[in-house]
Amino acid sequence: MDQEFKEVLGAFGLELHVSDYGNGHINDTYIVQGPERVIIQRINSNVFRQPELVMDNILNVTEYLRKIIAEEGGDPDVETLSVITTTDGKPYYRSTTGGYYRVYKFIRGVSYDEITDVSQLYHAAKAFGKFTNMLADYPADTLHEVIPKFHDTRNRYRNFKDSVARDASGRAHTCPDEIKFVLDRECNCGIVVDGLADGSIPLRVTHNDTKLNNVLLDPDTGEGVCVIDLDTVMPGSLLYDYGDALRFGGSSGAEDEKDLSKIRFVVENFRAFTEGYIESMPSITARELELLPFSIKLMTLECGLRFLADYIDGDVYFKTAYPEHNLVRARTQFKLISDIEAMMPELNAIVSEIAAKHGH
Ligand code: ADP
Ligand code: GN1
Ligand code: MG
Repeated sequence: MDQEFKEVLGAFGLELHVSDYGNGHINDTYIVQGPERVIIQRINSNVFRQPELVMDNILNVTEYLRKIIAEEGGDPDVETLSVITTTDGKPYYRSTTGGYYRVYKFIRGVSYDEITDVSQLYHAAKAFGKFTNMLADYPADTLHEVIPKFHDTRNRYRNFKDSVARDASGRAHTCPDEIKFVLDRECNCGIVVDGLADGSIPLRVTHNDTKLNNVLLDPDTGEGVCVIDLDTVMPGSLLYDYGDALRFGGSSGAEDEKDLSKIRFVVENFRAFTEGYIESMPSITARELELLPFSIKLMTLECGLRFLADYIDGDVYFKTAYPEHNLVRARTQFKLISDIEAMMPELNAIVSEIAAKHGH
């Protein structure tokens, strides 16, 4: 227990039983055992340059969600995040060394880092769909853009090419095939951002980081309990949420599986998630439905190029456990993209079938 932690726990009036928790790539997460279990996180201020704006978004969005959940007869303490303030009433604490810390009520639920049963995808989809639905009337323009152009894939391409040109780590020569894989697919990068700009795709309040481990599922019933990791809640397209969830949930293996023969895009997972999502998102438009399969390819490409750019930059963004970790992650994404490209007609047919069943 270092001095900094003692100081931070003191600021929230907490006891000293703290241990590492969860598998996020961005924040440092700990659980504090005590009369009431809580989650304490050091917000990654390299990623979130203005943590106070992140907390402002989270407080406003969760307050809004709490009202809706209560109106619908649910339990707001379980179905959305509850921010616990410091002893002097602040939503986060800035330590003397400049770290930003926040505390949430612990929510009982399982967050899966790998899919062990296809039903997990159906329930996760329903939870993410419901989340976007509950925020349908939230005034999107009042949210801070905490990471500018987060899912602007065209801008991600610009940054990627800058990273390759800069080659800060001297690693670019170790991954020419992967760089070419990304550059060969640049024509895909404007389709959703341009649709948002010309109004053919609706702007919604979206989660923007819908990895399966960002939803807690009930360990007994398997149903969705709570959507967590609200740092990137911002205006966006539901295609970001749907596509990113299947980027992760559609894979037969871990995001950092080294043996690519174990990585394939699993059509059963795709079907289960798509069922849950369309079912819980009655306001989905014809254009959004049409782009669902494409969005998985787009979000997988975007994430893959971000992993590859971070490898080339020298691992400055995502947490890594060994020097090639980001390259390994990028390769799984590219394997998935090759599968998705080959399966596109089949995936489109499944979406049409499910959409028709739900009256679209
Ligand atoms: P990161 O941005 O680093 O992914 P998350 O907010 O997703 O951080 O937290 C990391 C992990 O900690 C989650 O995947 C989940 O397992 C766990 N977690 C986070 N918040 C809570 C909470 N309020 N209750 C229970 N578990 C939580
Ligand atoms: C990060 O925070 P976490 O681990 O849920 C990242 C996502 C990536 C994901 C890839 C703020 O998500 O954008 O898709 O890793 N979050 C941020 O695993 O950059
Ligand atoms: Mg997370």
